[in-house]
Amino acid sequence: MSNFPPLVFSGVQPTGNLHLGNYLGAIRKFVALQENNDCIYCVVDLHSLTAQLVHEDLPGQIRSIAAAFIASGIDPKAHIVFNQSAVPQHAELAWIFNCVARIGWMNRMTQFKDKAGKDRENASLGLLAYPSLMAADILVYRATHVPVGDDQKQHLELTRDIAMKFNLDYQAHIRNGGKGIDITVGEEPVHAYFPMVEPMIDGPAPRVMSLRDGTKKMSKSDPSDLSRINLVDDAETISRKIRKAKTDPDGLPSDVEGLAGRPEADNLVGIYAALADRTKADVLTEFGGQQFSVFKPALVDLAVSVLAPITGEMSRLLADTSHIDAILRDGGERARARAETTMREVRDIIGFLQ
Ligand code: AQP
Repeated sequence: MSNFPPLVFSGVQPTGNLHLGNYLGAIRKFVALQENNDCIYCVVDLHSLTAQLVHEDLPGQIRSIAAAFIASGIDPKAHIVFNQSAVPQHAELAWIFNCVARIGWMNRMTQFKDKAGKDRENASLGLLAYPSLMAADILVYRATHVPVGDDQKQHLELTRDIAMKFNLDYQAHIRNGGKGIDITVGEEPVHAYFPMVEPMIDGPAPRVMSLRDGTKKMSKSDPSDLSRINLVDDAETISRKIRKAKTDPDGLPSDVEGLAGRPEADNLVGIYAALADRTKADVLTEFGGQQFSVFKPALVDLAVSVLAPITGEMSRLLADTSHIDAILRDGGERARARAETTMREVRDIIGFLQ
């Protein structure tokens, strides 16, 4: 149980075109959560160096993610939208967490194993330490709720482990400084400085899969552009990609159980449900028994009707970069002030002179 004031934090890497998975797994949730919560949304540019050290146009990619946030409906005045490198306190806390976390914890991360591949010795230290920086991104604001896609679940469990170890390692200092909040973890009362974050992963499409292979995650780094729908794709491209999406020869089942063992059909029904804000069961009540030749055109129409206004607004925002830059500057200032409040207390807890 947490007595920390609720605060939502999440981030997206500027590592290429955003796709439908990023939108349904993350950004759409960001928009819904802002109605009733204090929210901080970040373009995590420091993280992007773990995927690509030298970008051809990093400023353009950062602006494009920020534009996607705003075009999707995030209000940057009521909440905070900024880029991570504008707030050096993220990197400062990440260093402290590098000393709290254990190498074995990092070695177990499936994302590290997938991205490092067979040549682990040659992976960057940054890729290994990625989850430590992610924990710092969240905890430098003492955020309590993190909307993400299913692929980030393990990183959020690690964030809780790091927070708990910090809380226990510095328990006496936190108590003496009077900076903590009483929480219970299991049966255990702990005077915690950092909250135990709650992942927010639910929804009909927590893991959108590739259009070419229903067993692989839709991903920016997939070499096949046909595997994903990008937020910048026009109606014609969306239509072509959905028409070419892999399916099996059977029609759609009339209930969710009938999707078992049919990953491509399951994925397309999940995408339809998420875009229409309906359940998969509801979608199958309408389309059960129909062939993909009927379902796919309906999915094209729905996808275009949801994405076209976002794509249009993104182009409008990116035509004059001064507006996006002003939003990021203002968000950066407000985020820095909050992060510095935390870091002053953290430096005190640890015993650094300041
Ligand atoms: N396929 C997906 N389905 C649902 N959610 C997804 N997310 C990513 N892919 C899917 C969620 O999008 C948010 C931002 O992700 P990110 O860009 O920070 O990093 P990522 O998870 O590494 O995204 P990609 O597209 O898969 O990039 P690459 O190819 O570089 O690895 C996160 O909340 C993520 O869960």
